[in-house]
Amino acid sequence: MKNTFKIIAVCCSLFFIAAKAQERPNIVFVLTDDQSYNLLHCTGNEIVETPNIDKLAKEGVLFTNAHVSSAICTPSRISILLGQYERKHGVNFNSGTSVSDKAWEKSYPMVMRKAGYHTGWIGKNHAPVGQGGYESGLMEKSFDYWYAGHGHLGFYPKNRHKIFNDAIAFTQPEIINEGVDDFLDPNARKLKGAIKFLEDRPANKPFMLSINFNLPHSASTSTMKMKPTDDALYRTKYRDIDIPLPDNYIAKKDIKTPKLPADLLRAEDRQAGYNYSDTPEGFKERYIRQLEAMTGIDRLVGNLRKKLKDLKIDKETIIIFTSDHGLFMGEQGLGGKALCYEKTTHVPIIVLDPKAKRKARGIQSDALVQTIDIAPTMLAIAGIEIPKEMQGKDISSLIKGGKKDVRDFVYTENLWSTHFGNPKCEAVQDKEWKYIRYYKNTTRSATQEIKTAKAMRIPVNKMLYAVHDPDIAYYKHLAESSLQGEQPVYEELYNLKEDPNELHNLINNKEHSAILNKLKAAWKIEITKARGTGNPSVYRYTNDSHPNGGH
Ligand SMILES: [Ca+2]
Repeated sequence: MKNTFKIIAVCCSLFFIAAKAQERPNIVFVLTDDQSYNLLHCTGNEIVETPNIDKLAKEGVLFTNAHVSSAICTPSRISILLGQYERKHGVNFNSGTSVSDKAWEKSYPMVMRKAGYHTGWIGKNHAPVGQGGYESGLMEKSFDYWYAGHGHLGFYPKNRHKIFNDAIAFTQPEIINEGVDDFLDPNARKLKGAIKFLEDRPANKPFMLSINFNLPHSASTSTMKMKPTDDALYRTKYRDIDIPLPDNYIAKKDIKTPKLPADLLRAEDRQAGYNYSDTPEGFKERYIRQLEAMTGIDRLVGNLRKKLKDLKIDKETIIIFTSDHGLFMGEQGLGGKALCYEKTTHVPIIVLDPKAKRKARGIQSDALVQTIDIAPTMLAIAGIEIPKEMQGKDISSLIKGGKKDVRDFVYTENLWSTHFGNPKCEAVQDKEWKYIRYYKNTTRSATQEIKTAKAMRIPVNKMLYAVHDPDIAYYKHLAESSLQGEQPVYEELYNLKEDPNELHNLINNKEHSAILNKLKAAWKIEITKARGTGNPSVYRYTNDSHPNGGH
């Protein structure tokens, strides 16, 4: 009798677990690469066709005032994974570090997997994780389904990463789409390259799928070749229309006064990959490719929603869409990323919750949110405890149509101050005002290094991209000195409501001294919070410790 009770009790609890598992929503998280806020039709771009992403916004919530925390791939993506500011996680291209196992344990994919989610990662990874970073194999082992390449993918990913060789398609969005189908649909074509622990996705578990593009990033759009085998979208679309130059576009030859002092932002040292923005012709060609890439990404979003519907799981699947940061395309004569201007830090976040009430549909929220909020929000939605290490905010109430703000200030930073010319900078902003502070640029000069490498017949890329142990100390100095009293050498104050393009620096305007003082006080509080306490949980990851490691 006692045993019968036991069996009934076990059966009941198993049933309860199964029922509970089905109550938890699936989550698909789509991340694009170097996509500025205005590259979607629903965010005001009148040329680009993104009907499926627009539909996500129309049926869900579009956050119009969302910002990243660091405007460059690696730190931004790690911030998203860990829900932390860079100043806390301590990993960038120039940091000489990788994410430790201990820190990785608290990333959203690891926490969700541990809580019973079936997890997948498709596309690009630009986060060095574990001892040896990209060579550690830790990320590949961390997911139930892995179909991705470390670093850049190029527009034709088979050229870069063997894992994609079994795909039928050759172009990036379509190759990623095959992975999405393979992950979701047990009847889809099985991809030989994909690393998976189970042949098929278990139907009784919720899933968490991260889809990561390397588009419209210049590393991929620069490799588009308009091959006869490419879809017509990537050969002819947007080529017969007038492409206007961006507002405030200044060609290199027309720059009279640089936006920032020439010894602060050393434009001549910029990575050559952004030089297309120097001329209207270069801009136009790259912009057309970006628009094509966005429509390709949009088509995948449409296919994804159709697939979810066909599999009858659309009602249980939340979709989140955002970008790792934006990009200057010649506005104010600037090219590239990393700086704390809106063009680089402002991104769209779109969340579609199919179970949301009518009042939460088609909302545009101007709440101050950041991409570090996505990880804790996904955990909250899944009913999983948020690790104390996460600094982002749970914004699930805003997704349900709530109006209560989650923060008063957004904090953004650039610690990628290297021989490529960018200064260290930090910014705080509220819904109306933004204050940016810049520090003395004490880095080496890429121009000089290239010249020396050529003269001495040293491979230029080794000179430019190797990271050595002393760089760890230099990066550490960048991260800590602002908090230890280092003074800015240049400051800016913008009224974002009246001057969204940040053209008029009001820092010396006495009329705004009260607001400036308020923002300076906020800067101190926000940077202190962002830094947190204790040392970043990282491993040494330089070319001295790992001679072949990429950064
Ligand atoms: Ca990026």
